[in-house]
Amino acid sequence: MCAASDSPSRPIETFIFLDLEATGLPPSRPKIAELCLFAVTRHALENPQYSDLYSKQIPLFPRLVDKLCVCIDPRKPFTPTASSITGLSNEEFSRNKRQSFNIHVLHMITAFFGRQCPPICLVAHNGSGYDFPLLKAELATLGIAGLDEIYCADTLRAMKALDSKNSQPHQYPCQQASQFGRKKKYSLCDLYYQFYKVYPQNSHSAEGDVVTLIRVFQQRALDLICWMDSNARPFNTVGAMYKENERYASYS
Ligand code: DCM
Ligand code: MG
Ligand code: MG
Repeated sequence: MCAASDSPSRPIETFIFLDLEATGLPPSRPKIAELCLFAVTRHALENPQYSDLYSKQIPLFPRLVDKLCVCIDPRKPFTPTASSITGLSNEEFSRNKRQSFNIHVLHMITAFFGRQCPPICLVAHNGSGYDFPLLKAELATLGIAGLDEIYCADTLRAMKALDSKNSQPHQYPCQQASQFGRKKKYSLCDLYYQFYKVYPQNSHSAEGDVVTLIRVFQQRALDLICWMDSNARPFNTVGAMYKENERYASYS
């Protein structure tokens, strides 16, 4: 696999799994309502523990994990769908007097990163399409252009790339769909189901989705780590989802 020219020059040491809940989807110019980061080392992902040492089928969730979860008053109305799937509402944020995406959130994020061994890679499912550009847009509202020396990688892209590299979609114990010519589904929920045969808990809460993402990642950790070493890109190259004072903006 060829390394992208701006991928990390040495192996990633820390994977920070990220999920954001927000007021809606583009083009509604969403605002973040919940941010969750779980930092897991390469070592922990490459050397999982198992409850059943003999079958080695289901890796235990990593024990040494730094966690940061923050609720953030979006100061923008949730779309009905976003409110319904997340269980979040503007009224509850007001009643609980939560703060907006302010300088304290930035300090929490940078202090969290400061405790991790570099190179650091942010990992999110559909991160390139949603979480990374949205975080970039919110940071820009604080006058922050980027996060130095932080890489990012999208598990949605990675899983698709790994499957197309193997030409045959990965065969999962419970997934027979490909054998019948049906298209494999790559949503976080569907991937979790394919691996674990049950649907994940706490979907559409930032922390619940990060836990689900890590469990999915653990099932193909060695391949995903290798792909990310070659294909992670600097967070600073991500375009913002929108610019605060522009009506329309594009992002990559
Ligand atoms: N979202 C939405 N409608 C959907 C799916 C997601 O408005 N059908 C928005 C609200 C969620 C955010 O995207 O807070 C992040 O999605 P997820 O919970 O999948 O991480
Ligand atoms: Mg998400
Ligand atoms: Mg989520």
